[in-house]
Amino acid sequence: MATNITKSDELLGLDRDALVEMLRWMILGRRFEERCGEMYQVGEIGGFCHLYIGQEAVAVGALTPLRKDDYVITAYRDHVHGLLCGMDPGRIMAELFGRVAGCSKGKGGSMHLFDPAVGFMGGHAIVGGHLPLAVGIGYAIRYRETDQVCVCFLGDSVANIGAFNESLNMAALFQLPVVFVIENNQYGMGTAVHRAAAIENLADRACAYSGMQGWTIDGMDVLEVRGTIEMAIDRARTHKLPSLIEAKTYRFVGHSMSDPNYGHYRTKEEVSQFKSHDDPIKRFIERLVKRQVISAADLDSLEQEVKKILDDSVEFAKSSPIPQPDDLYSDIYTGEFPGIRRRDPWR
Ligand SMILES: Cc1ncc(C[n+]2csc(CCOP(=O)(O)OP(=O)(O)O)c2C)c(N)n1
Ligand SMILES: [Mg+2]
Repeated sequence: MATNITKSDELLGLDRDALVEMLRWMILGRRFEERCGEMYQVGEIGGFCHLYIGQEAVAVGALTPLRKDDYVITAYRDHVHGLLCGMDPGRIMAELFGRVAGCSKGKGGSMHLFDPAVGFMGGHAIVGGHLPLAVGIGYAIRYRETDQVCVCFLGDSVANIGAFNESLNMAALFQLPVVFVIENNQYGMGTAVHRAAAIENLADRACAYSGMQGWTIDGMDVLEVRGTIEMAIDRARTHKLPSLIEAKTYRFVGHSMSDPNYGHYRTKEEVSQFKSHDDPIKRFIERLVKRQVISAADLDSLEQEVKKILDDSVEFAKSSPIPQPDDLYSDIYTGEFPGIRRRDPWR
């Protein structure tokens, strides 16, 4: 085992525990998603479900340096981000199964994970709809005068919509501690980025906002992601300045469970090329093995540990009941609000 890892080793000066912890998260993320895919196939999970396989380096690199009291918000490809924030894997799985013990009582499903207790502010299904919320979180942090930060993940397609400009503009104008992380997985559903964006590197758009810095990085390299986000977090925490990071990555699976993975918009060869040459977990393992940070036995025990977590989560999800019909009427905005008279359009 290597014990003396310095910055010049290109391992960011992280010690063995920190590096193994990152690998553990990547493996947990990958296996969690694979298990979701299996559970979908056997009918335990239904409805919308978007897997994160291939993109693990982004969430792991971006979220491992955060403090427990920081905030995270993302779109619908959200399972791994929720896990990294500290959500209980069993409660996530139960949510995907549509069970009462799920984090949203089984009524939100895959796209609507939420756990304010660990600073995970969702899970949002409307493309780009969560960016203004990230700005609101950043504003709340400034209003309360704390030194927390908010990390907001978004897909590549979001960089082309109005809410992107409105949100980044306000974040820069009000000097909000928000780090925007574009997960550029090359496609928005079946639309390649170059067919939708009139710019090559999406992070170049940062220059449109005073005080905002942009970085375009290799999102398959977990340490590059971590090193970059650490600079952005420092800017946010210390100087209250927002940043825009574009992590170039790739999804190894279809857009959602209803997408057969490749087809009209990408070829089988393209997918296998990325899988064999650019798998972020393989790349990280190779690096750690080469530096003698981990051994084959360490890997084996990580896999065993992760398998046990997943078996327990599936067990937990299965043991929870499904919501009852009456539950439809709770946790929704309806009826009278105190002090507000609603007009009934039907009268
Ligand atoms: C406002 C809105 N329009 C359309 C959709 C349908 N939709 C779901 S995902 C998606 C593509 C998003 O792509 P991207 O932002 O790159 O994220 P990725 O799925 O690649 O992670 C679209 C158009 C939606 N959910 N919300
Ligand atoms: Mg995309």
